[in-house]
Amino acid sequence: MKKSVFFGTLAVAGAAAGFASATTLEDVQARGSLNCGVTTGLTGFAAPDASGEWQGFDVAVCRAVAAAVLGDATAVTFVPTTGQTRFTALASGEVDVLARNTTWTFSRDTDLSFEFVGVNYYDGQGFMVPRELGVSSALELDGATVCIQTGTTTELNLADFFSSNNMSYEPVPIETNAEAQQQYLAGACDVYTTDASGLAATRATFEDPSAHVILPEIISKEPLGPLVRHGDHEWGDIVRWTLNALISAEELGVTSANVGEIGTSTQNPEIMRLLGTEGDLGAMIGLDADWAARAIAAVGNYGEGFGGNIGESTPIGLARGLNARRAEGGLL
Ligand SMILES: N[C@@H](CCC(=O)N[C@@H](CS)C(=O)NCC(=O)O)C(=O)O
Repeated sequence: MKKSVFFGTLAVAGAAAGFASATTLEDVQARGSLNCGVTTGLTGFAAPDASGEWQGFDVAVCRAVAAAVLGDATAVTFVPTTGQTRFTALASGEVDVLARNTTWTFSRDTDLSFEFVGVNYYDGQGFMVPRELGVSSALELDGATVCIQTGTTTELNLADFFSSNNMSYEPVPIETNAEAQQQYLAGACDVYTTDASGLAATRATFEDPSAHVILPEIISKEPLGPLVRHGDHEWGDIVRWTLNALISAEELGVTSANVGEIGTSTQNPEIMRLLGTEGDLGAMIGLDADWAARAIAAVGNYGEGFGGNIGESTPIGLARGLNARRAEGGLL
């Protein structure tokens, strides 16, 4: 009910202003920059660095799309959103795309009217506790106080997990990850629960990460990916295939280092089509022939982005796991 009033209001406002409804692609091109919804800050995924530049695995999706569409990976306005505000930001048009560790769920896809264009990280929900509590399994958490971010899938998963194991808990609802981190470290809750990748990213910023344990139980499936507004098909195609181009580039051995020359030196027709030296795939999505080459040059292929931002050689230390290439037993 609330939702239809909200969308009704937007429609009336649009009609009153006499908008000729331009497509999102046209809007982005006319504006000369991409408005990309990200988190308020999660190291490795999306956070400003010391010089204020947004960096991270989700940020790379924004930059790749800007490179493909605008020829400039820096032409992005990053809009920080919380678990609560992210969907309004997308629905209202404040952002063109949301690239914010957002789980593809039934109700977000259908009831909230969004279109998830793919998955850039297959995740699941976990628990982190201070090592000194001596807890080794989530099944030992009966009666715990749990820090949990509002507006996220993690609230319902948590309730389901505790009730199905006949355990009780006391939620400590929190708006942002920074606040959750602060509350957890201050002892306002015994446990912090969120996506396992988010736990690893948060723990990596602690003074002593080894004093905190991520428990072995993963209680949900959280396929995280970028989303656009439902019905925004042309734009959705661009975001989807930019992400897929990064994934294909890894499979084909195309990297940020070789993308400048491999399109002409290779005999592999798939690489030639991807990089636009054969055929014209770009025209099918309203872009030029070099769209994918620019995206790969800007952020590297999927594996480079994973390794550089969140992989095992970073403080976050995530293994590829489910996010390995299909040929290596993963889902990509
Ligand atoms: N994947 C879940 C949870 C996403 C989420 O909001 N995670 C938190 C904890 S890792 C986060 O990114 N916070 C960053 C922020 O507060 O801006 C969802 O889509 O609801």
